[in-house]
Amino acid sequence: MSPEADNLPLLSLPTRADAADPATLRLLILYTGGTIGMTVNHAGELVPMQFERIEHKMPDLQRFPHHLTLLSLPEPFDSSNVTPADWLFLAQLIGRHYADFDGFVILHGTDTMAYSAAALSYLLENLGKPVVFTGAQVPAGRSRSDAQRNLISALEIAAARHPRAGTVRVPEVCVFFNDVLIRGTRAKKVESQQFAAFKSENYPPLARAGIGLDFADKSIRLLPAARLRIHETLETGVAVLPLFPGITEAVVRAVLGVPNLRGCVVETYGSGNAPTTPWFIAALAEARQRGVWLLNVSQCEEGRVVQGLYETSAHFRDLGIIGGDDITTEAAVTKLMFVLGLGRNAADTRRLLMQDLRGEITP
Ligand code: ASN
Repeated sequence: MSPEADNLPLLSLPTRADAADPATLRLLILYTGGTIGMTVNHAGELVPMQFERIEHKMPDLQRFPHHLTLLSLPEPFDSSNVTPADWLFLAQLIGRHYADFDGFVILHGTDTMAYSAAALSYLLENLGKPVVFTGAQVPAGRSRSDAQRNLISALEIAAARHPRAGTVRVPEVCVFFNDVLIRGTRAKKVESQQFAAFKSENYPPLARAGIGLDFADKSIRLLPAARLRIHETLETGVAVLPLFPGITEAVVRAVLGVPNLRGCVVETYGSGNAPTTPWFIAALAEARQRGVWLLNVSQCEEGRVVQGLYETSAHFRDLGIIGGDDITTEAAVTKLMFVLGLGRNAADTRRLLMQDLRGEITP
């Protein structure tokens, strides 16, 4: 645990929590930045700010029936600046406070929220408590902001328990936005101007918020109870190679030839198809020979990669390139970082890359 993770101040927020009621829960809100906490700078641009007195911007928090604690990162960021180091730090923070809180809500910018949620899904193994990412398209405190609505429902989801058993309802890393709860490894930002910013790709939403919260219990992962394991390494030598008609050999070789490249997501067409031009096949084969792990992920938002369905994907199969099934690029990039960061041998690495680790693929 880094000393920084230990030293960040916790701010208790005023709520209607009844300390004498044993059903009262403790939730931790982790503020990282994003539009939800932004203000306008002298140049008229939106920039993140410190989020003290959050309850003044979102007064409904004061009516929330559970204990709320706020932990703000010292330097909140626009999520376009997020790095794997931030994901490791967030995972550490969850680990540091895991025993003291019943659920976690991470306030995060929407631009890369899907990447961060996928990364945290991998880093937090055997998660038994909710970790709900949310944010806003309009800063909190402005008229028509979606901040308060997103946050209150995200908190309710983090506090949700099965009616009879009283057990945690959503023990997953997920994204809640505009009334839809999405598994962290299935989220994709699809909209920058409307409130419905996220889509659940190739998997049904885990819940919808209307007058009440409607949980799709069958779609929520329930794992046998086990001790939380926080992973501490991510391999950053990864790249994405999006194909397009007309892509040149120089571009393909520039990406696959990046020094110290360990893994690359090749974004293909349709059900995992790509050119069969000899130079393209040779470039892939040479990358494989250099030990670069290649993951075939489709540019389609729905459907799956089936290597060998067409002649135009058989070369991927023959070169030992891993078919990404129905994974998103966001989940694939972070999965490469996670699995390669484990430092396992080639057989284990292949097995882990093919396996469904956190609900990111439908095998
Ligand atoms: N640029 C912002 C961010 O991702 C966008 C947002 O949060 N709506 O931090």
